[in-house]
Amino acid sequence: MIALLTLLAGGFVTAVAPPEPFGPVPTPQQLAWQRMEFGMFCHFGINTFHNEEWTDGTKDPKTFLPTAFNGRQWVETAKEAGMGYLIVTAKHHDGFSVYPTEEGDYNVKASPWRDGKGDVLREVADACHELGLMLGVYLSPWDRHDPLYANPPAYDTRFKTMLKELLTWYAPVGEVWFDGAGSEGHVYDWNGYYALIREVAPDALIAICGPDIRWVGNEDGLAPDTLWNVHEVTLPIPGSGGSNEKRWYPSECDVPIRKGQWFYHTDGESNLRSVRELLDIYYRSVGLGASLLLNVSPDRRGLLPDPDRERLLEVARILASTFHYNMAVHAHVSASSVRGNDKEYAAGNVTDNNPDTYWTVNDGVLQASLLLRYGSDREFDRVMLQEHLPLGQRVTAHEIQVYEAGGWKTVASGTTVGYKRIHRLPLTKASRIRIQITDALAPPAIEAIGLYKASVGENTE
Ligand code: FUL
Repeated sequence: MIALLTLLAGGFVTAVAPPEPFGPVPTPQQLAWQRMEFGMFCHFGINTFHNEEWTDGTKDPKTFLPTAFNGRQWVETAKEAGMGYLIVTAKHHDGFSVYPTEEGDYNVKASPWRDGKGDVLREVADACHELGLMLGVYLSPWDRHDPLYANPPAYDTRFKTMLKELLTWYAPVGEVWFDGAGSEGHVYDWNGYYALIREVAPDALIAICGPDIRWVGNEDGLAPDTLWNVHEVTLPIPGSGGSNEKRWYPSECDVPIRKGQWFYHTDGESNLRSVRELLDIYYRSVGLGASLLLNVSPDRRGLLPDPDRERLLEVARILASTFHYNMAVHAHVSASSVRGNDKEYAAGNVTDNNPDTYWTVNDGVLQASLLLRYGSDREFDRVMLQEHLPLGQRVTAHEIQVYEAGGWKTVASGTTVGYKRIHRLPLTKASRIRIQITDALAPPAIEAIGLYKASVGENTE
């Protein structure tokens, strides 16, 4: 057990030890990934030219023919939208690779596009690296074209070679996205894939059919209201001592901006989600502590379609305008108690805009509260909380209260907090706001709180 008392020894005050981490904690790569919150998925391949979601591996490679491809436009748009990463389909289930792999012959080299010298990944990767976005690659295990697919060991060898190509030619790659679709009954050398990724790109996170990032479980962009980062992972994990291990496993919500369409369809514009739907998705993914991976499919030009691009940027502008001013930083903040009365863990840490500092309490204290006070009423309708994840996820129940004549009134409540929790409330006026942690698995450690007033744009259709 750690000592909690501030010791007065020889006139010096020794600092109170920080709380022990509770349970599994994120790796630095997972934490950095969670802090990006928002990424772009780009499905682009032979399907784009056939108005189909899944072609069967027989489409002529000559039909892959973008007329104005510009990978930088994808990345610039993602950046402008405030996204931190971009994941591109290097090969989808049809087996066609949009980069010049040396494996097989079903790829961009067999297309007349740029005389067979085109490389989608090159341009997207270069732009990501130049503009500071993390690059992710999607490589479909299921392959409907490759004759080797019927021979799992031979296919595994090829698949690993392709992974190595992607992770070396386009380095650094931060996320490898393994889709499980279509693979029922097929045996893959998952351990071999993971070991190769760890060796070639130790910082890359392996998502979905992988041990580092978890699929949220639907393609609607919606996280469950109670969202834990610690899960039992049943996939084989090299070096982890086998399956069924509890580990840090944050959730990613992948969802297409056009309902039901991951690839571009010439007649798909009516499926474009409204501003209101996209904002709701944001609050129900990022606002519940997950990451949002929004798919915007490039069209047959090889550009993001104008209406999709504009819709995304409109949503991004609204969110930026809602969250640009955190009125909590101007409150007087105090807490029901502070760990060891040490200013290291003081309440003010939740509004200092520094993710390395947090407010926490003594060991054994599982209920605690923060009080925000102003000299006069403030108007707000969004309340944001974040736990300090390097210490593990702790909070299981919380309430937001405001002081009204007669006492405290609960205006929002919830279960987990985790990376982030944003409550949407009716417009509320108060000069005293209390954040009550009503239950936790270990003493709560809160890194940030925010109070905001939603942009008028949030009422757009
Ligand atoms: C699914 C795939 O079958 C879709 O085509 C898409 O790639 C989506 C992200 O995952 O499982």
